[in-house]
Amino acid sequence: MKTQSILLAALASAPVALAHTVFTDFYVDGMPQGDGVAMRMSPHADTAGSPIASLDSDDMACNVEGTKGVSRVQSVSDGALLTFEIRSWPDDPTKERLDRGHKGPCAVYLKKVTSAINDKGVGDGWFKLFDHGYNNATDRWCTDEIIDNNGLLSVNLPKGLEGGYYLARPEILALHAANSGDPQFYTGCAQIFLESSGSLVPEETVSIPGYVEYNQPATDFDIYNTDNSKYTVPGPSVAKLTAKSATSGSAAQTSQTEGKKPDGCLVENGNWCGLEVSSYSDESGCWASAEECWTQGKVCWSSAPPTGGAGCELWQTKCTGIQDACNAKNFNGPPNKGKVLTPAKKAIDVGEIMATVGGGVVDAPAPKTSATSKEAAQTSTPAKATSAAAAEEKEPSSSKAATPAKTTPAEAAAPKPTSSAADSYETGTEPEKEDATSAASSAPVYTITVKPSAPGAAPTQAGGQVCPKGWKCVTETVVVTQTVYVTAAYDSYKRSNVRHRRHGHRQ
Ligand SMILES: *[C@@H]1O[C@H](CO)[C@@H](O)[C@H](O)[C@H]1NC(C)=O
Ligand SMILES: [Cu+2]
Repeated sequence: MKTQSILLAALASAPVALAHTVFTDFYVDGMPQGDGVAMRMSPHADTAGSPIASLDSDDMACNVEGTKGVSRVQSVSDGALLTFEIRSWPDDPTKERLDRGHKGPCAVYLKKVTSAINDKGVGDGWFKLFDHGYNNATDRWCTDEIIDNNGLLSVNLPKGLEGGYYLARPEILALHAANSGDPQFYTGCAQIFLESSGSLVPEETVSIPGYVEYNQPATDFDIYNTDNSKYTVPGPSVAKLTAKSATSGSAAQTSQTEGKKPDGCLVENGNWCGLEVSSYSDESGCWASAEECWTQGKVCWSSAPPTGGAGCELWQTKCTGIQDACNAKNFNGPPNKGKVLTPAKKAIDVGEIMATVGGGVVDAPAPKTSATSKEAAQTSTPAKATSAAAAEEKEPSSSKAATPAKTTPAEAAAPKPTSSAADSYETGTEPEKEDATSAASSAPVYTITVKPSAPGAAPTQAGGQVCPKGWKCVTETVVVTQTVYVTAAYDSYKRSNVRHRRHGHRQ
């Protein structure tokens, strides 16, 4: 018997090997919010991990296409612990989070916004919550801390911050090529609603882009030939917070009205939700509901972020279940009506919580009697220091050379030199390690098998399946493997005066 299959257009959602790293998701008090949920990241799976192409780009705010919000906003409580996760392979957290050759500082910024979904993120209003560069006592950069903490960057929100919508923006700056004009920023934005009755606001804010530039000490630092303890992190100081004056600004946002998880969300994938299909009590209704299910599934795949389609696969099991019931002539359904299929989330131990180096977060204004301000002042120093543990984990230098740089699919906009001879380096002092890594990634193109009769048609005969309207059906089950070959790793085009260069990590 032939099986009819529907080949979903899966290219857009098929996971591929990625370069560098990308902020894919976040945790609130250790609770995972879900891959891509309420997270602005580049939607392009093949380049999602690329550093921001220019420091002057709007992409500096919330990454590529980050001026456009996603549909979800996650609630966080006053003083919550926010944890941002990076992945080199956005759909696979078991793989390396960031190649060890990336050395540099990190930071977390916030921007108070009227709408976490509609705010473009670009422009003024950003303030720094945390930063960390290099720790001379341990000879480790912030990137080392994140890499050794399973790709997790955790900071506490200062207590007493004014409630409402925020964009929360983690940032990593990799300096391995900064001395040749190529500082590599990685960023993304979490859309959050802070439930707080606090009144603290930053004294000053900065514009992103604009807060860092090329040819500044923080962005052209030579990590190889300079005393790294001399490094100063980019951007403003960690913001001083002050109680908002009663007369200034707009009314406080006290309850979340946008971006909540839709009622009846049975399966989540990124910001997509699968909703229960129509109930039915006859055959045509059964098949109509199966089609309804697959139609939602198509949207799931087409909207899947680079983190992949695990939820879409889960959703497919529901659709298959309906179909199986139709085939078994069980025309009362849907089966397991209203059952939430998304696995229950469990809080994790996020490991190291970053402490602000060189100062507290909150500078509570003098004489304030409000409990909130006092409390904020007392709890202003986030988390624990980490240098002792870090020192013990420090790698022997002999182990450093073993890690090859990971794959970087050449970007369409960046023509690839045809031979390594075409590359030249602006700094010839150190031979750059050849990124000879070739990589391939296999990803199945998803195949759905359906055996529908057309809605309203006569009972299905064995072998007599009909392709539903609007679907492309093939006559056999086909599993296509997409293979992406990456022959060499190149950075994306950065600046007019910097040619494409090999993504070298001096080791
Ligand atoms: C940094 O560490 C090195 C080696 O331990 C030491 O010689 C140097 O004095 C330190 N620099 C600073 C500024 O503490
Ligand atoms: Cu990189």
